[in-house]
Order: sequence, then structure tokens, then C-alpha cells
Amino acid sequence: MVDTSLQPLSTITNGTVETFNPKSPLENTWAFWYIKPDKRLTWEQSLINLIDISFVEDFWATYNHLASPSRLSQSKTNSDYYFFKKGIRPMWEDKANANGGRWLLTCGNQDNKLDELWLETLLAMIGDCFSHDTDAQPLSRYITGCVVAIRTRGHKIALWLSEAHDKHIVCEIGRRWKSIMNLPANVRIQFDMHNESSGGGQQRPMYEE
Ligand code: MGP
Repeated sequence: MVDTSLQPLSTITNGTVETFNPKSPLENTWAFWYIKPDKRLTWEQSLINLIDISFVEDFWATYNHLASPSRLSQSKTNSDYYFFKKGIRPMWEDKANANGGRWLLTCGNQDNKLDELWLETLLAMIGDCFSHDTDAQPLSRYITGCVVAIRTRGHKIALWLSEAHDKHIVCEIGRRWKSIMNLPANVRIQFDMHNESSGGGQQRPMYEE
């Protein structure tokens, strides 16, 4: 893993050591993951932890360095970026995800809006935009991560939650995500529990916004 973090600066003033961190800390530390499509590997083996991000500056350095989703779609079909809270593995099996689900936005094959929607989602996550001052408890605590999946049959962006059964919480997060992405009312997002998406048995989404 590449460590791009700058070291804090220390100065001695009148015999006292003062430490300045030149960077802006994020509310949470996040991890970028990438799935490199490789038929010889299992899904889990193809999951690569790219970098952990604790500072705004590191977020932009990484974001600007990585190929955009639309760029991936030109040569790396079936690859995914996962952006998750540090300590949560981007898989259904992680205990933070096991009882949760995902809001899914199907983007079609057009790349023109994909990068914008992905960046809006990332910025909302690191900026804690899913929580409002009036919330009894910040809704961002239920968000574990997000995913962009590059597929020939239509790219997808998903928001993963640790909660699936509290309809009020899940649907409010879905509505806020739509608003953050500035989606028109006629564009629908769908929520499924992970154990349904992994089992493949469910025909209809659990919730829709
Ligand atoms: P996918 O990438 O979520 O969907 O899962 P895709 O490729 O759009 O296909 P879909 O038609 O199945 O929706 C693709 C496959 O990757 C799954 O069938 C699993 O084999 C594997 N996979 C994906 N995820 C997110 C997980 C996970 O969390 N755990 C495990 N064990 N396998 C996963």
C-alpha cells in the first residue's frame, strides 16, 4: 500500500514542542479498493486494497491519480471501485454489511454522467452530507461504503448500508442520495438486502425511491 501522507511538522517554541498537521483530516478514514477482473482468481482474491485515506488532500491526490470509471469502461469491463470506511471489508460477509443492503443506481452504458455521479457520491461520503443537523442520529453512521461497477450490460453505482429493516432510515438515505446526485424524479433507485443479492432469489426490490 502506498503511504502518501505528509508527516506532521514539529517546531520548538520557548522550549515547548508544537505539532502542526499540514493536512485537513476527514471525519472518517476510508479505503479505496479495486477489483481487477481475472478469471483465474476468485472474487475475493481479485479484490485489491489500494490505499487508505484520512485527509482531504490524500483523497484528491488518489482520485486524480486513479482512472475514472468512464476511462475504465473503455478497457476494463467488469472492474469495480469500492470506497469503504476503514475496517469494513467491501463484501457482504463483513459483519458491518451482513444485515444490510445496497441502494442501486443503474446508469446504462453511457459514460458521460457516470464520473459525475460517482464523484458526487464520494464527496457526499467524505463530507458527511448524508447527515442533517436535525437528525436524531447521523444517518451517515449507517453507510458502510459505495461501489461503481463497470459492466457491458449497464454500469452501476451502489451505496451500501449496514441497515436494511428500518424502512424510514433506509428510504431517507435513498432520498438524500438521489438529491445529492441531483437525479430527476423519474430516475428510480432500488434497495435490496445483501443476502437477497447474494442468494439471487428475490424478484422485486425491497424498497424503491
Ligand atoms: P456483483 O459484482 O455484485 O454483480 O457480483 P454483477 O457482476 O453485476 O453481477 P450480478 O448479475 O450477479 O449482479 C458478481 C459476483 O461477484 C457475485 O455473483 C459473486 O460471485 C461475487 N461477489 C460480489 N460481491 C459484492 C461479493 C461479496 O460481497 N462477497 C462474495 N463472496 N462474493 C461477491
